[in-house]
Amino acid sequence: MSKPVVAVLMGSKSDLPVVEGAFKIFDEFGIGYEAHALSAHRTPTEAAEFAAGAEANGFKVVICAAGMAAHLGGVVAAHTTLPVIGIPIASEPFNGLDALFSIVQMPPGIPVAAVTAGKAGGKNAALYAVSILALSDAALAEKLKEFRRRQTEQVLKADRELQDELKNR
Ligand code: RP5
Repeated sequence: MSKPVVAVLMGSKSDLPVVEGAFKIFDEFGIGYEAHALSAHRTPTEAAEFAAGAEANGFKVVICAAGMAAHLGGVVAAHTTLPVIGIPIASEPFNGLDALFSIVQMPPGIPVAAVTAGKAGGKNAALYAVSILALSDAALAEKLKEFRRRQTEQVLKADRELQDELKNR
């Protein structure tokens, strides 16, 4: 795998099923990443140290998945000027709304981008990271455009199938 340029942090190993969606995208695009389970509350020193050293360690984007009072993205963003993308993880009893608010309600001056909760969040966080990286990588930008073209074609194919199915009812 190429040199890790994206750091993927999760508040707990239990967040992995959602985060796996990001790994799939990075593998597809040939982007190197490094993943760690680090918590803003349960390993605050390690999370802050990782964030403070992220830029010097060659990372260009940090993704932070967390549930409940999801402060990981905010704490990481407080310690680095790299772009930080938060994935809200759904958990009981508020189904991810708690995590979403924790991620988007950052005070002015320290932004964290938020993607949707649920499995799409892992995928979209990675695609957002790809678009950031593509700003300075023409080959990657072309791959991203090709990904969109294929996605469009798949949806149009599904529509043709739907029309056939509806006709035969
Ligand atoms: C958050 O608390 C984690 O990101 C996880 O989504 C949630 C529950 O953690 P575990 O109890 O599964 O370790 O910090």
